[in-house]
Amino acid sequence: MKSFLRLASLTLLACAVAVPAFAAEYKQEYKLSVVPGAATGWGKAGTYFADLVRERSNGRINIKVYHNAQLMAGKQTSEFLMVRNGSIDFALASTINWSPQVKELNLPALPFFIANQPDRYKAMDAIEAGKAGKMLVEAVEKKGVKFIGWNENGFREMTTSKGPITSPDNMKGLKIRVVGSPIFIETFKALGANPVNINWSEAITGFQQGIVDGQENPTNGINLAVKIWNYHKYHTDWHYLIDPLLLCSNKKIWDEFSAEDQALLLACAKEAEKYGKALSRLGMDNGEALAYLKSIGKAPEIEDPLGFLESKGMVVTRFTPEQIAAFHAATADVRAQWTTTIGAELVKAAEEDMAAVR
Ligand code: X2X
Repeated sequence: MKSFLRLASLTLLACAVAVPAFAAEYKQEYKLSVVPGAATGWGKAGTYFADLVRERSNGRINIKVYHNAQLMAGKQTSEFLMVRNGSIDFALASTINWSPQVKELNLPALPFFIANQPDRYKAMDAIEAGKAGKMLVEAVEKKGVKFIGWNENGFREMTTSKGPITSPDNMKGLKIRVVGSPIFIETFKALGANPVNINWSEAITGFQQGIVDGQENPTNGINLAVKIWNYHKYHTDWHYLIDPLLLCSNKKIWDEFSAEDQALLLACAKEAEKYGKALSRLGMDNGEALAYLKSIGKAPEIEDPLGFLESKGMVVTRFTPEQIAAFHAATADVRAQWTTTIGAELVKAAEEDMAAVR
């Protein structure tokens, strides 16, 4: 009996020594949620992050990307709640899809708010790096989700089967698919259009069947990836709002990583941000995006996105600052109402951040 007890306690001791404390705490697989498909810019940025993390952690942190809103069965506006409650570990998420739960995230969806700036990319970066960005991150973290880094789906442009759209009057009566966030419904109503909420998982079938006259999504990241010219002839390059992405994780999952691994995840997020922003801005900025992609060995197939859409038969209307100003004026009431919901202090901070880089 005595020797049996000795053996048992020795066995226990051996187990305790063989399994280091941290190994037991890490999952075999972490789930990262992405709403659109793997071939979209957003989808590629998610994969890029997961691959970097796996490589730099020598396989200790294994993140698997679930594209196409699989983890939410297509219901994209449920993603935030699922990250918060731990059924999703990580998400590369749209501020739009999380805005029903975190109202401050409607800021970049204020119509023509950032588009009206002389350099819209500089303005967006200034918000993220500035006081407003800090307030946005605090709003997310206050609700119990850890912010890891920024990324970008891109400025959203209109594509329609009817057109061209050159002034606010042309929007009247157009049936437009929008995402399930109230500010989108109100913006399109203010322009006299007829917005309908359809989840992205069902949107392409809807375009195919012609149940709507148009939709809005970023050119590089989404419209090119889904070959939008198969459904719509007109492209309106109006940049009316931007969809920044948030790379986040469940708070408890984050706290379980060692300090070194948290630093590793933050560093990989920074690289994924550079990559994702370059994919989003390619051919629309001062050339920085293309140069960056080439420098990391990811030269794109299409360097001139609007020219490519034209080569596919689309009629592209490139908005002048005057046309943007006309739409800015036509949506003034939406901005005023939503400033109250978002918080006047946050909107003011964003205005100041943007003014600082003008
Ligand atoms: O639903 C959309 O339009 C998409 C894919 O851009 C978002 O998830 C916000």
